[in-house]
Amino acid sequence: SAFATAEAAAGYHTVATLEQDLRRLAEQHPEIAELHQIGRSVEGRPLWALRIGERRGSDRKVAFLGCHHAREWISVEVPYLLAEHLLDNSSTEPVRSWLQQGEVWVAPMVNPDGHEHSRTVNRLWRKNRRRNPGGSIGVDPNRNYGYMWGVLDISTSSHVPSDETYVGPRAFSEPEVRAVRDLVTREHFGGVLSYHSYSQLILYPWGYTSQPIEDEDDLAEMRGLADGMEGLIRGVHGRTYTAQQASELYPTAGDTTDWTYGEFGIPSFTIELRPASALDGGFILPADQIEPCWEENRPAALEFLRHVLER
Ligand code: ING
Ligand code: ZN
Repeated sequence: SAFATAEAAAGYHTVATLEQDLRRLAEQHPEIAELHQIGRSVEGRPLWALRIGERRGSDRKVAFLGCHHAREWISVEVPYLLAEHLLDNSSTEPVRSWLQQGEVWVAPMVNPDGHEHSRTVNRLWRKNRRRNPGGSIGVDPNRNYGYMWGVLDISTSSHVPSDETYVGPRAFSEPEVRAVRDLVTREHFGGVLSYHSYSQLILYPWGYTSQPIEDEDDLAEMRGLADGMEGLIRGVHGRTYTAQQASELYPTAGDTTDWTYGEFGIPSFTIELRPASALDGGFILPADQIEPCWEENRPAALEFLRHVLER
């Protein structure tokens, strides 16, 4: 079976164990952590976000998102481990100051219905579990955001419901995507980082056009941050995560970070985690790589967090 792999070894969260672990983190750190249900999935599962910080009314806030795409299991673990790291180190500098002056929101599993389907039925499932008119299943949550939504109709951003990258019937048609929209709109984040896999890339807007961002300061800021994160990641285990404009990978419309940058003008990144290529397993990443993947991404995540919270 698809589970007779190193991946099946204990290590990856399920929908159920993620909920347990997020509850435990919140219970163990009641002064600085609070678990929020930010919405419900198509199939009715709760969507969770952990708020970390002292909440002194600061408007310095940053968000880390995981698992828009069901089969990208490692994208749950990196933001989850970031939350655990911040809480474990909440009385040690510099984390202590960050959590005093700012807030970190972590939503490790935006697409729990898809994740459950990937874990129990079809390991390579990507989309959510929406029943489409015509009988196919699933909208691509990373094509359903409302900035330039639907302007492309190509294989990587499709209007055909049965396609892997189906954009949905309209912007924000999906409850998982509305939950993120409402959270980002309400909390006024200063930056958003969304994890995916695989390819080892650091992507910044735009995805919908090959034109660079118009604002030269924003472009310099995001390129500078992306290059900085690239160096930090390489410094840990020597892995190359290439920084580039998202559209250079392939054009897409309606992705998370086009919306967060296009709507709010905030630094916005998609990080494609391990492995580097399909030859190294693609979406199937053995559980023994969770730890090194987290280790190499930790300083980059903290640099992004520092940049947003200290700006
Ligand atoms: N890759 C991303 C996708 O949604 C991406 C790549 C992200 C392209 C953001 C453009 C903008 O297709 C995966 N693996 O999902
Ligand atoms: Zn993805």
